[in-house]
Amino acid sequence: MAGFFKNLFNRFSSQPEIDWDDLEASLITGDLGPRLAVEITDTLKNRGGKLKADDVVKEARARVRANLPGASAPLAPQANGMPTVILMVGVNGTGKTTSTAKLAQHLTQQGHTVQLAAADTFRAAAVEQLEAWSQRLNIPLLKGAPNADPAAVCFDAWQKAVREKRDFLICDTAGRLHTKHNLMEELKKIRRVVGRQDETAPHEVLLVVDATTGSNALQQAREFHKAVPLTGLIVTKLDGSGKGGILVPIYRELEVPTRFVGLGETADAFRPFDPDQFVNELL
Ligand SMILES: Nc1nc2c(ncn2[C@@H]2O[C@H](COP(=O)(O)OP(=O)(O)OP(=O)(O)O)[C@@H](O)[C@H]2O)c(=O)[nH]1
Ligand SMILES: [Mg+2]
Repeated sequence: MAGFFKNLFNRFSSQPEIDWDDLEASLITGDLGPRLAVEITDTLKNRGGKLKADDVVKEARARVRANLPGASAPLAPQANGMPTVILMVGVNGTGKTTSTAKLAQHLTQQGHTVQLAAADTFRAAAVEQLEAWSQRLNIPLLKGAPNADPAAVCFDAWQKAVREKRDFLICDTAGRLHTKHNLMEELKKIRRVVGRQDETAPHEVLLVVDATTGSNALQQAREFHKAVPLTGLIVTKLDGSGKGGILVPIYRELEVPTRFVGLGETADAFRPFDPDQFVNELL
């Protein structure tokens, strides 16, 4: 039994009667969002009879499962030979650069070719970090001069990807707080510039969220979605945390589905999102 449901079971198996306020609070603590917490609690309350911890967990698990996006379709190259462009966005330290590398490896393993763009030009260390991944995974990287315009770096990388007939271009962007207007404007510019030669680009804008930050991730998703419409989430740091409930209210409110999950620091610790695995093993 995964962390969140296990905690729920342990908490309520020691109560002779279900304490409804406690149940609602526990569900909210799990980042499932107040609406779902109330729905689960009300359903159980209305059922009547003597309920056991097992009933609570079963209902919670079923409700969470019913509120998850389906399994994600694999990312596909474009039929016209132009690269499928993926922008990786998010607040600082969520795992964008690591997830960029993981995704690049994942696509390579599926038989696709990938070009990376180091569009976090603020910090030399950020470029070096992606460069180290690029060398380790043997996937080409384009980087700009220090403090170069990140949109220009993405554009140059796009041209290189076209010349070299790469299936995918993944642009790793700098971490930015969703409350910083100028940084969000910069992200819009990146989006506009990659759309200049191929109006269908970017094909994916993936918000990388750290599962352990809880409900703040919903606010991040709202603000990023306003600036650059998101096509999906990558939820990182799900390894052993029993966290990740936040992807439920993000999907309910914004209809942004989780596409991939990060389960550790290595390149292999990454999987396409699978809702059954999520409720049975990860949450
Ligand atoms: N346990 C665990 N750690 C992760 C995961 N993904 C990333 N990390 C770690 O989180 C830390 C930050 O990862 P980065 O990829 O540098 O994050 P970032 O979003 O690029 O950070 P900035 O560029 O500074 O905004 C690193 O120590 C990673 O190894 C994950 O799925 N699980
Ligand atoms: Mg980074």
